[in-house]
Amino acid sequence: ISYPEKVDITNCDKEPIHIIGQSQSHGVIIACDRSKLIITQTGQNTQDFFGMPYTQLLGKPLKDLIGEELIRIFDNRGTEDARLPEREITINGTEFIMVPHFSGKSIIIDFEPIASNHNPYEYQRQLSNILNILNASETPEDLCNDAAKITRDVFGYDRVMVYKFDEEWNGEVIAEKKNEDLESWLGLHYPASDIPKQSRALFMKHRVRIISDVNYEPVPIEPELSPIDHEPLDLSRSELRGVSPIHIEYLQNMNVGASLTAALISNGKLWGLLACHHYSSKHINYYQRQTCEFLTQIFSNELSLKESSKYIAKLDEWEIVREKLVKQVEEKGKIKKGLSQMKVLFTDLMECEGGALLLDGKIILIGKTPGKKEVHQLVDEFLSKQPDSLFFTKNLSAVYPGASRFTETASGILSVKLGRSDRDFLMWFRPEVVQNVSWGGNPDNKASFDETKQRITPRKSFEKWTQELTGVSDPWMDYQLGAARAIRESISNLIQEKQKIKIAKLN
Ligand code: BLA
Repeated sequence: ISYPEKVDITNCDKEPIHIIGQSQSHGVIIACDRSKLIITQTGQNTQDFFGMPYTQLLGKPLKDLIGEELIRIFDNRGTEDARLPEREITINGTEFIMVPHFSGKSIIIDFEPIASNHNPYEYQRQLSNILNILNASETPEDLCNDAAKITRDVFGYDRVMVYKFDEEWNGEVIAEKKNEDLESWLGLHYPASDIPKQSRALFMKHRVRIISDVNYEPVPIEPELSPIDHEPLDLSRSELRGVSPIHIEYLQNMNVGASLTAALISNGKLWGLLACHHYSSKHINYYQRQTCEFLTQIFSNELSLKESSKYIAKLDEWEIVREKLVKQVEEKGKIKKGLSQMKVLFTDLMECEGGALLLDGKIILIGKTPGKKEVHQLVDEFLSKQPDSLFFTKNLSAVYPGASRFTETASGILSVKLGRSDRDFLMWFRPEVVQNVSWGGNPDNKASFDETKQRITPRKSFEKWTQELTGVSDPWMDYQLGAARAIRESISNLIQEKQKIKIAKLN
């Protein structure tokens, strides 16, 4: 028997992890309604922390648990965007940090025990240290390495990685600091399904997530559905949200005992993750997690800044080339000549090995390119049918199989339509760059269906697996697309003017 239809990796995207109905076991979740502050749901583990069974708490006023004074932090709960402040509290002889937030019609309060001797000045010192180090990093590469180093120094995880997403949400470990006895994962790639869509989305809502003990016993929340709206409790922003069993198994297969994961955001988009592993259980407290969030914010700001200054420098460069090209065309009064036969060539506009200009049915090739016949075919069979005036890919043969004959000249192509015609094109080519991509485990085996568990299980082996990637060029960058758009605009304007003059002469 085979069950191919069940091994559907897109299933991973559908697991509703924000309403998992469980907490981790290093603290207690209490939920109450927003109007009267009556306890509506709690974790089953209240006995362990408060010395009281959960059945005794359900239906009681929250005030009975936290007291007259602390209940005042909820006074502003009517205003929609009010932020509820965290507080320290002693219950049944144990000190807790109490972290409340709104969740739908409920207020969720996470209670986490906290050591009584933690030192606020220590956190202050760490913050300014982090700021100084990350502000001084010069390049994006330095920034990633410095962030990994300081995270490891401050929090002491066995392995700290900066994990960067690509345009398809696969990821790569681009910086790593680790214990010497661990093998390095630097440069390893992981498929997008390892961190499914809904998990990535949660990192935009709640930026720092710890799993204190991978082998924890999940704590059910009682009752499962809220008596307020008969919906499961939305734990998206809870510090204590329980973990998907698939991800737990994944970490167990990696022999990881605890993790810290934090969102790295650049220009409003999830750019990557700070991923930390420990090989036994490990807890860092709420204040330390706030420090970690601060660290990732500084990182994210510095990164956005550095990426945009790189972009601006490139913009200046190609703007000069574009101006020269336009001047040549205007001086000669001929587009073909001005772009392809004078001092500055249109191929100088960006890093490429060759280019083609198609105008009025004629073709001019510069540098390393496919033959004239192939370029004509490429336009007729593929480029002229593209809806947008700009087209680019680093893997042409994947979308236009005819291109597999000329991957050594044109694995990558960036092209623009000139004027209004579907026949006139300017294009730049890039050759194949054969790459060996190393994966953390063979991505073809990334998951399988487990009959006993009746669900998908992650791969067992994370052994390095190397794949030769062919037919792919270096990727096109945003600023190169910008350069192509700008020259298209200038040349299209010149074409239109010429046409106007022609028509005027005819009349
Ligand atoms: C979550 N998977 C994650 C997270 C990471 C990874 C970082 C977020 C963890 C968190 O929120 O605490 C993956 N961890 C990695 C990778 C590295 C690492 C790539 O250290 C590389 C070094 N996982 C699978 C498959 C599925 C899957 C096949 O491999 C689905 C069928 C699911 N991963 C999955 C789910 C979550 C997850 C559901 C969310 C867990 C949760 O928040 O409950």
